[in-house]
Amino acid sequence: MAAAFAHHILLSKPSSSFFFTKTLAKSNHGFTAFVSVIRRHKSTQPIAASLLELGGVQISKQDVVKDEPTNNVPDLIFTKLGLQLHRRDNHPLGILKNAIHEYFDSNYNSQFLKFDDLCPIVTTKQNFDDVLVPADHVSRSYNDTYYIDADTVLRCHTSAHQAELLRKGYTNFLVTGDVYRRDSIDSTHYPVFHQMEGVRVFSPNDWNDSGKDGTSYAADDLKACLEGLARHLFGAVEMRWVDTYFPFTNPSFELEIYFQEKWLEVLGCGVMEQEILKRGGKTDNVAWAFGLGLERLAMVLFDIPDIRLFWSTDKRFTSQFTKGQLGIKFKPFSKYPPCYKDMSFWINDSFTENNLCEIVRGVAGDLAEEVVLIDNFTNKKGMTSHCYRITYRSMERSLTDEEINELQWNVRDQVQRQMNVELR
Ligand code: FA5
Ligand code: MG
Repeated sequence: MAAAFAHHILLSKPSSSFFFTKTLAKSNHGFTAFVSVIRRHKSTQPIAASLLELGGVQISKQDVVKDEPTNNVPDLIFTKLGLQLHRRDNHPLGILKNAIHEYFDSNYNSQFLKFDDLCPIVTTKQNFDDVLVPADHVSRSYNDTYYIDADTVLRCHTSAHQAELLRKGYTNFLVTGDVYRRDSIDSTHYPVFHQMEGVRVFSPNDWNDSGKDGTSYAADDLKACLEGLARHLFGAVEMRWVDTYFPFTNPSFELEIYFQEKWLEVLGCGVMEQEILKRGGKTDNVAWAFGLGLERLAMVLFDIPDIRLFWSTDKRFTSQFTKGQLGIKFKPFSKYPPCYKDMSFWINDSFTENNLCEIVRGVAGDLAEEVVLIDNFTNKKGMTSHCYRITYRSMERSLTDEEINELQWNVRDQVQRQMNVELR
């Protein structure tokens, strides 16, 4: 299940409609700064091989992956930190980011300031409190978010930077970055993906002569802006607006695009909650904000069928994209056969699908293509059985039976040991 912030009002989809579910998260009210995790680089300090530079901050693996109950960051996630695919001009995500920047530059006279190197390690205050995410919101749970410690997370959305930039006085800005979520496994979900946040603040002068109130003025401007962006990127494409709910905007909307015979949610947006502006020192203003899923847009734009491909270093993928070229359609190199493995077990009270997916990813990495629940029943004794089908497939080569069997044995073993479930 996706750790989405949204709750659909008109249209509900299982993947993003659990804002009001009864699973209440353990709330984290840590307001301490993240000094324990991040050390400013001192040039006298020797640089270890696993030392990363993130947004001007030096971070080592031990700062992020810790063997402590308040930490749930696996090694695999650490390997993605600092890769910053969105800053590569020849990568589909970089090409897309640049194209969106161009759209804003030419339509808004270069007023939008651009940030794409802000550190993805943020406090729970930045990630949640600053954007009014309630204490019991599911996105705060260890099941949905990667925690470094009780007060520090890998940002799960670029909205984590909204409040801080407003407080600094910025009124038109775009923030692009890698974001992290414990999530399901399929072709459009990945535990690390990229978002672009946009914020635009209006003053009464902007809407006074329009005959509209500030909120409707901002909502209309927002939709016009994003529809213009979609036309700039795609030309003609089938799209629709869906009313939704976010803690930080009201009204709130999601934009969906028709892709591979389904409606694909590509962004969330809305008129910023007044409280966020007020705390940023802006009492008479109204603002809009959006958060785009860059992979989702790039999948539509470049015809990329699977989200894992963005991480491929295979030349047959990387060589197909060129700086500044939006019109390119990805030509799949030969499609390798999938291999399906089913596993059934009796679940317990602490079982979650995200935990299962994390184990599968930990063992199989990007060879895991999809994990789906294919059977679910409760027996007379009240025990519930789940059967999951795991699809293994490499994007780059054929897998041997031996290799897949070993992966599956490993998954079974880890699932049994870490999740304490009874395999059937
Ligand atoms: C948010 O993250 C909000 N912060 C967006 C927002 C910003 C709303 C500002 C209002 C104002 P949501 O959880 O729906 O919302 O994610 C936004 C987009 O990220 C989705 O529309 C989708 O395109 C993308 N996305 C979400 N989860 C994944 C995932 N696991 N893999 C790839 N893309 C994802
Ligand atoms: Mg959503």
